[in-house]
Amino acid sequence: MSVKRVLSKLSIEDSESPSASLLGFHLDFVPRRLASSRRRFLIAVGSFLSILSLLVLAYISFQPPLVLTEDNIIQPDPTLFWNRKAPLLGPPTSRFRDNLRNDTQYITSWISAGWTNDVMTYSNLIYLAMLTERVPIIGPFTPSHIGGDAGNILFSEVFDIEFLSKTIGIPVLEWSEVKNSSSEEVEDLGCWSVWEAVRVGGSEPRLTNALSLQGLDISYTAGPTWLQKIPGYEHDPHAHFWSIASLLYSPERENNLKEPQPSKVHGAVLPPDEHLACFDYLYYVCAHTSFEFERDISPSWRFVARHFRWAPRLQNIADGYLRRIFKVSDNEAIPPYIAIHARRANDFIVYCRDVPKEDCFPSIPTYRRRIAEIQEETRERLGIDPQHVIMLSDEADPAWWDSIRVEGWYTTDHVAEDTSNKYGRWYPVLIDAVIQSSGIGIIGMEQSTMSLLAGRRVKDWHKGVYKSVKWGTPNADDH
Ligand SMILES: Nc1nc2c(ncn2[C@@H]2O[C@H](COP(=O)(O)OP(=O)(O)OP(=O)(O)O)[C@@H](O)[C@H]2O)c(=O)[nH]1
Ligand SMILES: *[C@@H]1O[C@H](CO)[C@@H](O)[C@H](O)[C@H]1NC(C)=O
Ligand SMILES: *[C@@H]1O[C@H](CO)[C@@H](O)[C@H](O)[C@H]1NC(C)=O
Repeated sequence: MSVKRVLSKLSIEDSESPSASLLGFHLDFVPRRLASSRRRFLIAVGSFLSILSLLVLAYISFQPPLVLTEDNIIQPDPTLFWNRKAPLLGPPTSRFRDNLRNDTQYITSWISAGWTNDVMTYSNLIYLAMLTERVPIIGPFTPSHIGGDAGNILFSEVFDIEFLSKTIGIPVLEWSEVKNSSSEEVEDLGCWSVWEAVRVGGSEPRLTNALSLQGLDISYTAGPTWLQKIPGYEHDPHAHFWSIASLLYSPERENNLKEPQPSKVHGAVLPPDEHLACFDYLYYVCAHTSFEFERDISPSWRFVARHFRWAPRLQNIADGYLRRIFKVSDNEAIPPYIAIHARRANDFIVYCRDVPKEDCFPSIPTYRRRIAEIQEETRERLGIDPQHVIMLSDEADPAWWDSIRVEGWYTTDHVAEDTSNKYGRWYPVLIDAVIQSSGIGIIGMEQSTMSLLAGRRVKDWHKGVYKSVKWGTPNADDH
């Protein structure tokens, strides 16, 4: 098993997870009455052991804090878990229906935004699957921001799908495991359109890649307008998980059926499928508050996306980069570090309006202050004093990168490493994302979901610190 990078003694995520008992951990704190003749002896032994354990604890606490090398994630017991592919009849078939069990219900949906948003959308789909007791079938990531020629990448190439399934306690399937990716069969399917329901003033169903990726020709039924969290409010297209779920049950299902729209290829007119439930788009979904991933409560994060651990191969590749960048050998621990994620490309410059770029985006002194804040917190709370700082950014200007290196901060060099040729076009951003989430601190940018997810990972996986920097004016982050 590959070396996963986890903070030794700190990473206790999965021992706290609600499914810990599912994984076979039992704690027995039931008090017992003691016979009085033995009590004194046991109290003496107990006191001795308490003192001993305090000493051991003190010893452990004063160990040089560090990081990595040992994988102390609690591994699920495989004997307590079923085969992830049990909901399939066999290997991928040319028609998806030939591979579904008749005693199991499934659910699917599609992505159509930037990569991080798509990660959140798949997480929402899987959370909805948990709420409705269905098996989620997820597609690959498509290269919307990477460039079309980058091609698609399987979810399981990015995230550890076996770990995910075991940890959340439901099998998660990929479309390529259900239907042969080279099949030319175009199959009809009835789906609900959430997008039509939440867009005020009417809309088409959200454009999906279902036809090109899975050969699915979809006949949509518009969801009811009450799906929208604030019906009629044009600035917020969110819907609640349970409102959407209700369409899969009586009486909401039959009460809201209406004339389905003909599918694009065959002109098929089909009510929403009950065996494979499907929705066009699930990004704007929350339990309580719009854009809920930003909030601690986010159930999609806590129950699902939090368990999107990087695929071991990807983590290993990123660890190799870190070792070369920090100049540590393979058998040395990677030092604890603070990562900075700076979104500086054109899609963020547009938010600056008239403010010049260097005044708009966080300055180096702003980052210095945030680094000091993180160091102070990790010193006090964890006894760790991270000295290494690494910058990850979509900035293209070499002069700006020089100004970063002048600070003594590290950077990734995907040109020198020849990352795209070696691993593919997805890997510069994937490796940077892994590095952002594998330190003890992360400084991100307000408005960036990529920063946000890195922040949640660092907090939950490593008990680390996330600071989100405000920007837009030179003093925006003053506090
Ligand atoms: N290599 C690299 N690319 C980045 C970095 N940050 C942003 N990018 C690029 O910018 C894109 C934006 O991130 P996405 O996750 O695709 O987009 P999004 O879901 O809209 O995320 P945000 O715009 O950050 O909210 C990425 O796909 C990369 O192409 C980074 O730190 N390193
Ligand atoms: C369900 O499938 C099993 C085997 O795959 C078959 O024996 C059974 O008859 C099917 N049941 C129904 C109701 O179609
Ligand atoms: C998928 O289909 C192709 C072409 O029909 C075939 O060659 C291949 O063996 C199939 N793959 C699987 C896993 O069934």
